[in-house]
Amino acid sequence: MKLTRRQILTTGAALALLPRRAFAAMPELVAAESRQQIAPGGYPETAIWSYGGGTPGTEIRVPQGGRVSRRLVNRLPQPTAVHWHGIRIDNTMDGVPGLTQEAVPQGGSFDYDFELPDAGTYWYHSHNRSMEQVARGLYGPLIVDEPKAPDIDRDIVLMLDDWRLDPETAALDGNFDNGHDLSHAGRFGNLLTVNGRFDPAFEVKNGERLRLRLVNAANARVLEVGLDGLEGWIVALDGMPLESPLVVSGAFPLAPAQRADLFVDVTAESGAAASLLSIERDGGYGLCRFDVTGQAAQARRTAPEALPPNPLPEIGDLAAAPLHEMRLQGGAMRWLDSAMLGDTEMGGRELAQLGKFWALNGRADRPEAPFLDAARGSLHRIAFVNETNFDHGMHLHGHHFRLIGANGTPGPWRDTVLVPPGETRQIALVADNPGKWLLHCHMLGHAMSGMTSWFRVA
Ligand SMILES: [Cu+2]
Repeated sequence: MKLTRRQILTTGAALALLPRRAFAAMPELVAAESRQQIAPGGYPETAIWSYGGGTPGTEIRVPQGGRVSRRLVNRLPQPTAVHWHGIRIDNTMDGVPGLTQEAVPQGGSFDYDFELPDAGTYWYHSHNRSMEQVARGLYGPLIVDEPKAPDIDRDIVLMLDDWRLDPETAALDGNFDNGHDLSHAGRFGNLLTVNGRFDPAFEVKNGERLRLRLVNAANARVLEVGLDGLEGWIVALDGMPLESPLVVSGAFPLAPAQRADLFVDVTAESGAAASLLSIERDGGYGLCRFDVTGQAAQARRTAPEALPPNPLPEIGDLAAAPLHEMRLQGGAMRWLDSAMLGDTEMGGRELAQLGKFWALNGRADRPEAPFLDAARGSLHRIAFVNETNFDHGMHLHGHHFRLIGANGTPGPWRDTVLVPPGETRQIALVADNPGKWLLHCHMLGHAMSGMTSWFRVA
């Protein structure tokens, strides 16, 4: 019997031969212009760009080992792409225009479909003109649940951002390419928000244990995070559980793109408010409030156990691993004398005229040849040597790495490491995920103005 096309499509036997995913409509993630009340009440709304109608974008939450399937639909006035930050992902899904895919044009779409090997707190954000697109609001939370839910009362995602708004109109400052920001610390704002709002409040009870999932979505600001009326532990960094929870005492740094999962107990009394604070030189500012009403049903818990480890590779013999130095160069007060841009050696002044103020090992922007060509499964040490006068948060795509402590032993797993001015940070990387991976500073203005490189795993 010869089937017509129509008969094939309506025949169950034929359908069974086709992958199911071809039929399940892929949920859309629409990137578009929208408006939101970012500034305090009384100010006008701010025109933003967002995923799914607001910033942060739609929360994507999946069980560990599950998949994310989203059709990015671009209704922005610019090409775009989505990077799934911190996911040890298939290279073709990493969302880096010019390296892993073409930017999605206006009106176009791209299907992202990938597996989530690790539980934890991740995020997604634009990786095209990210300096501008992330600042306009193009980011959202990506949460991967542990198979067994930890013993907590509430799970609260807190995406921290730093907006530069006009103090009269609350309009976003649209001067993204200005040389002063690019050559200094980056684009700092004048309004800190949590989940796209100024000083939001959450209702809690005295004695409750909260899981706070902090994500620093700011372009450039390193936050020093503190607690008031809350006591607890850091249980994970950049998504990955710590071997033993770390008591929070005083402030801890959270660089752009970094995450910290906290388990905190509400110690503020009923009727009072607890706070998450940003600690600055002249004091502490409230990022968000926890209004305490009533008492938890159960007595205060004992110290938490570590979260179950993710299936990360074993770090082998560190001493035998080749050491690669990456010197971070340039910026204000340490201006580049010269650097390679593509095949051309250029003077610092010429580079500055092209908006390039930074270099990695003497190269501005992503060079033709990778910084590191790694055999799949091989172990490497990378030393980030910060020769500049500014902080840089160095991020590797497709992999987590272990920070090597001052005593030479492997520390926490991270995907973004903060390297303070004049200091060196060494990491251990098992290059086990094949593909072409970006390696760049996550101060997004720095990345755009020279601090971008890449490595290859084959
Ligand atoms: Cu930087």
